[in-house]
Amino acid sequence: MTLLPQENNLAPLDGELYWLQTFIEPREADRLFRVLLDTLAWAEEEIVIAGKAVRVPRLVCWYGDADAVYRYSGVRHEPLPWSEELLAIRQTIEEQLGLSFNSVLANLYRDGNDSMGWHADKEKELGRDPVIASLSLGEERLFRIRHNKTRQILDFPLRHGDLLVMAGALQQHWRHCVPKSRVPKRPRINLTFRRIRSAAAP
Ligand SMILES: O=C(O)CCC(=O)C(=O)O
Repeated sequence: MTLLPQENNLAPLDGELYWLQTFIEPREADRLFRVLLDTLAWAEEEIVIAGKAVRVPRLVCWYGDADAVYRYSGVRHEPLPWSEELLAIRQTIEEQLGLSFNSVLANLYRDGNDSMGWHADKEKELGRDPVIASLSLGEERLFRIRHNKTRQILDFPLRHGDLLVMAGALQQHWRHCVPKSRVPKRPRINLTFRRIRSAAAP
């Protein structure tokens, strides 16, 4: 039985969004959070907006197969080789959902001031209508989506161990963000598993 039946699609139109709460059980999620916090190559990153370098308000790192090169926000990202834990998480998600990924963008929100602005994941390397599986570990944070035309906004308070899957035409018609929080927040890790289509395999 699929974990993503159409009747569980939470997007009211123009795309698919599935929220699998407690996809990873709390003790395992605790362990993964600690290991990933301590061992991933967290780094500050600058992106180019209107020709200016701007520091993003969170730490990031990019892991994947050697050919999973990803260019976003004006920056070319060469993947680091898979760590043992990232590979194990990828395999769990792939097996349970029947999907396939070759890379993961890891984000570390250090506190409530760290955030992610409105955007859609629609770089050409992802192809049309990408499937993106997004795992949350650590502090609860709001994940917000907004329809490009109707401006409808939907909020999802993502918690420790939750998996969100975006699919279909969602990236074409909706943007998403993780807003700053006025309430103090402890760290949160988010892993977005993606499939990069390399030049060799279009
Ligand atoms: O942190 C999240 O839940 C969202 C991350 C995100 O939007 C992205 O990596 O593109």
